[in-house]
Amino acid sequence: MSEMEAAGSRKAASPGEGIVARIDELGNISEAPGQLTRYFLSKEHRAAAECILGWMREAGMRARLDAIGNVCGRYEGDRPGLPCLMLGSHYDTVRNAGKWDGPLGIITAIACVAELNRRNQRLPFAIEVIAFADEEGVRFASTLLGSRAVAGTFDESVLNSRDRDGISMRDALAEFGLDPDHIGAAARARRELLAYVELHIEQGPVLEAEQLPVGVVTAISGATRLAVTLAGMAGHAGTVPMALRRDALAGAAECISAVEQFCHTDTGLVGTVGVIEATPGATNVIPGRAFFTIDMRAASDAHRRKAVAEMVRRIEALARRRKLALQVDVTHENRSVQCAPWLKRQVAEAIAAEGFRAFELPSGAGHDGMAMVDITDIAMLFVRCRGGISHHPDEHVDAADAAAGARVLLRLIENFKPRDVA
Ligand code: HGY
Ligand code: MN
Ligand code: MN
Repeated sequence: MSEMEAAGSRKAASPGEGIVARIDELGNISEAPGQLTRYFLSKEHRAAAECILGWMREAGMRARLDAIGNVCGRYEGDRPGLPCLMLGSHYDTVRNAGKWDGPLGIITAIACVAELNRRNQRLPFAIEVIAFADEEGVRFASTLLGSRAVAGTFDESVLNSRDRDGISMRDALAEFGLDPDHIGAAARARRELLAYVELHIEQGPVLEAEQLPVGVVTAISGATRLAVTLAGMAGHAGTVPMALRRDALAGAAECISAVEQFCHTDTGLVGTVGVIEATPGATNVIPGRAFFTIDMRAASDAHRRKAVAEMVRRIEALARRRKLALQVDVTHENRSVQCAPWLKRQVAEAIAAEGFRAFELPSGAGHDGMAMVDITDIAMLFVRCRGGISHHPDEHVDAADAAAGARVLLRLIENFKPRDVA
């Protein structure tokens, strides 16, 4: 599609390559040498925000940082002040991340606006592109901070949470140049938004198996995240007989196996222990305390809640048997969210108009739409992921698929009808 050739990057030969060039540029902004790690409110996170601000302005948008660090760009409609179709994704990453998870949705949306701006085309609604500051929730163990602030559901108590270095979110916001007492200013009114549509890498193998570059998302699976602490008794590794120990880490190991076994026997349920820490952490000291996280997901909320309750019961029994004190905190709980049928239809029509089969699939991964649904209807467009690999440096999207995603998104924008006229 020659019209979009200028959209991604001026230097690139095709829209797909333009998007890839920017993915690479953002992917190089990392706080860890040799890998991509960009946590909420780090120096590199700020540098990425500046980069996105520049791209938005270059694409003809007014752009600013909001009160939580979201990068917000606005392209007016055929008259100023109209409600907007909001597009976007997140610019924080997990540790040692892939470069497509989040940035693809931001960069593609900016490319679409750049194309409209190049043609001097205005629509009967505004377009806003938002780069959410925190979706992954890695630094402060609390997810969707950017989109929750926009949806007006930000929980102020998380401002006191601390990262691994003991820095509070409040202090990190101030260091970034934001006022932690004014997060409320990021909230948007329902009447300002017509819908939220997010383009995202699939992060799974389904589209590849279907030999399709894009797909329509039906729903986003809910998730529960738990923080588990076991406390026993630290002691000398040489003197305390095995039968007299209260080893917190050995207890945690048994819990982790229990999580894996339990999820194996329950189809449709997935469970992951992604973090474990033991203290005091010395070769010749029995661990007195162990901390680990559990992430559990299922397509249905009832299924997930029942499974989490059963898992907690099993951990409690295990801790009792080993005489370990137990604390379980729910750090994140998100219900599953349906994409709006009227929007899904428009995504499907845009896909079909580009000559692809409009294939529907659910999202097992979480997305900002889970928070945005509290103020507007949401939809998602997935782009094929090579090998289904994600949250891993090998995460990859072919340039041709990135271009197909951009064409579909542009068509969706151009043909978009708000709900009352859809
Ligand atoms: O964990 C998730 O599902 C998302 O990638 N944040
Ligand atoms: Mn992710
Ligand atoms: Mn993501």
